[in-house]
Amino acid sequence: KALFKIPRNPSPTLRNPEQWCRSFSHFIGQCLIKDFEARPSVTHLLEHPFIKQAHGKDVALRQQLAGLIREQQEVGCKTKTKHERINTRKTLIIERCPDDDLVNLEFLDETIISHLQRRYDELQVYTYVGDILIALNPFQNLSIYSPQFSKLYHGVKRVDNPPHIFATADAAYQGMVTFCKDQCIIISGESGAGKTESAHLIVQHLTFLGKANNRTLREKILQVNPLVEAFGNACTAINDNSSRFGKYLEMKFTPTGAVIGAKISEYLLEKSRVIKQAMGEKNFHIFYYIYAGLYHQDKLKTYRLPDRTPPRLELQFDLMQDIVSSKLYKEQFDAIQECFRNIGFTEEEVNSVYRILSAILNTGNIEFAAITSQHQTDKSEVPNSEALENAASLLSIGPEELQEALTSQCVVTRGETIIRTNTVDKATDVRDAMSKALYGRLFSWIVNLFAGDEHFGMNVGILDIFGFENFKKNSFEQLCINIANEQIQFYFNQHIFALEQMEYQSEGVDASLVEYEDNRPILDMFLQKPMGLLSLLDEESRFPQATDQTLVDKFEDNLRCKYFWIPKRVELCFGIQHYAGKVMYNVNGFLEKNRDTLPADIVVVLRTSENKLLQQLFSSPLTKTGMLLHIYIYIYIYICYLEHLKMLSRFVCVQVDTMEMMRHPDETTNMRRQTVASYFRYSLMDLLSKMVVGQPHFVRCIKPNDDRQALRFCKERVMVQLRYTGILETVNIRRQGYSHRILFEDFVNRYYYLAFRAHQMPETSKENAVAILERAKLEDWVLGKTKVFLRYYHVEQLNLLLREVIARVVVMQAYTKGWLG
Ligand code: AD9
Ligand code: MG
Repeated sequence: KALFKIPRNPSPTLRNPEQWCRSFSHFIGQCLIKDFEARPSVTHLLEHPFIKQAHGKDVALRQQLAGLIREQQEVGCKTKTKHERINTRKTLIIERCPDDDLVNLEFLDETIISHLQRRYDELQVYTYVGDILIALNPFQNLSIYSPQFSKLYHGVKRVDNPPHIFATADAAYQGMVTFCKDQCIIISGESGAGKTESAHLIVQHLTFLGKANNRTLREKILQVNPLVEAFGNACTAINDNSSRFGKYLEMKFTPTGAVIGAKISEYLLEKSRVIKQAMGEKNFHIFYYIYAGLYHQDKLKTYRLPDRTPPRLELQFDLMQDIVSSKLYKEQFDAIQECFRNIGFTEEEVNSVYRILSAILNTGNIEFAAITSQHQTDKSEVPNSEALENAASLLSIGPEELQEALTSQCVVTRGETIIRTNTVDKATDVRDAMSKALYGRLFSWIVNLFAGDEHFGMNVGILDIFGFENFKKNSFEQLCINIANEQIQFYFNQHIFALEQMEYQSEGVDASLVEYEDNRPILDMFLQKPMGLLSLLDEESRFPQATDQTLVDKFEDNLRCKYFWIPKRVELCFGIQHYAGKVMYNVNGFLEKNRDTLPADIVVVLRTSENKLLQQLFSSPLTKTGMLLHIYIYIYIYICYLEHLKMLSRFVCVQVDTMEMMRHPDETTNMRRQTVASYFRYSLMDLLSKMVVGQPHFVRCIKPNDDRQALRFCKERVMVQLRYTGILETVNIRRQGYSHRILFEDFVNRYYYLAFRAHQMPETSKENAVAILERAKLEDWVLGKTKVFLRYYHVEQLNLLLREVIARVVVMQAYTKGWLG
């Protein structure tokens, strides 16, 4: 009251709203007088012309007020007691709880590790390093994710509760609502560390915070993940539910923070798994689910699936009896059907999805035999037509046309069309390419159904990619996965170390520099043009005569750095020193996997299908108008990228040329072929461009042991992960550094209510920034030439104070109107 000089009822200020112009108080006054009196719904309030007109900095405050009004409405407009207010005030002077934050410990590796171990033994799996959350995988179900816990982590200070994944979700949500800025939660860690589980929990909590009261919407959002993961996850040697694709899920919110939907972008599905899995690994979950489900529904015949283990299917269904008798798979099938229904897939669509999946299984059984006659040697045929007919029937195409597309190809040379026959090997490759394309496009179609309205509202993005992998035998897929992880690590380093330290120097702030392991040279080795590993791979992929050996030779001749080596005694291998450790890659099949060719004849025959979904999956973007549209879209995207380029260039070591962006993988065109490597660069760029617009929050998942055992903390394994993820250095920089750097102007605009009267509109000067800092009783901040340098916990304190002040204004105004008491 003193701060805002609010007189007792009736308020002259409120009676004369004109005086309130250009200020937040104006808005409050208007709301209180005209709308709040009538206790309208929040939506009604937001339709108010004054609120609609509000722009610039008022928008941020508008969000806060809307949130507050909602809270007020929820608690039946009860105000805090005097005692509660005093308590809140007291706790605003934050006392860091030493136990929860590694920053408060003596900086000794040994102390940190024993501290984490003690916490883990007590089932405290979360720990902070300043504003970064460390999540140790508990490998058992904990009872800390119930709705009661969701309530606990809602708009409160972090120190009020033990560290939790919900607190990170809440910080992102509050950041979005308060500053009208998109947020981005980056979850990283090696395979099996708990990224996907963490992503689920974040979505669960954001759905709670965004008050998805509408049951359909809530279920839709919560069921997006299980559905997409049924298609994109599989059992590997490391993790029974390993993500085989990268996922960036954007939760969309209205400006007032109500959730309105979700959108997923998928990156680099490991399609080759459809064809072949390493020893002890499995195909994508969905194949097992539908087989078990259809078996129990007695529908195997409808989908032309054999009810006994046929020899070819054995490859894909290694333990057929297990699948059929497994209750789990059947339950998962029921759950997936439920997801399809709730998300709004039509019956026809679901049927088409099952038909395509069954067709892929049958395609795996098509075999080829060589035809050798006097005149023709390089020819193949399908000796047993059952699988071919099954596949063709499920895809609604003619079996003869399918056989022809598999065993021959049309080639146009000098204006003449020639039919070339395929050898058995070639036909097998074409068959597998078809299965991969079918699965890849089906997956993209399912994922893209969640695309929301791009331009509406704000969002919190959640990144959950495949974790760093190091198997006994690593191939092209592991290379892509590990490069993506290198890029995410680089992004983390840039944010936490490089940008911060650059700003200290340019602003003349004296803060000790922290040394960290910069992985840029490794990324350059992969992504540089024209001599990076991926460019060399692309170049070699263009030579039809190239072999695995010529590829290794090319790498050896051109890659001269300490991160790359060719082992002496192992053939067709190369080693890379990644940020997370040494990995040996076997180049077997690298070239073919990178080319990922889908012959035009297959596309042509699939386009003749009577199945609408299939037609859609293979519909041509390459008609003249389609092509033009594509070019326009890509040019537009490119221009948008240019705008971000300055910002992006700090995080991206990838250069993408327009030609690369204009091509879609798998597309058969007359242009220079798109390879997986070039599409990979484009995907990384696309992902980074989404991430850099948001305020980042980091979750570092750590795997306490390799045996997936609960309560087993392997010190060495944890130490390795803390080292390579830079956590130890992060402890240091968070203790010494200033993670938030805000321009004086922005700072004063954002927080002037803490030290000035609402209508004062103080000058956005350094002096006023200092006045606010002093008024807020913050300590240990520093001033640069143009910015205020704050420690990671200062911003939380300031935001809470701001909330307090605004809440007080609302409550006092409400008092003046006589509603509250
Ligand atoms: V990969 O890179 O996709 O191969 P992730 O995603 O890092 O990997 P995931 O989230 O799938 O790992 O976790 C692996 C397993 O750890 C899960 O299947 C759970 O059994 C277990 N896990 C992880 N986090 C939790 C948790 N918070 N509570 C209980 C957990 N179990
Ligand atoms: Mg995962």
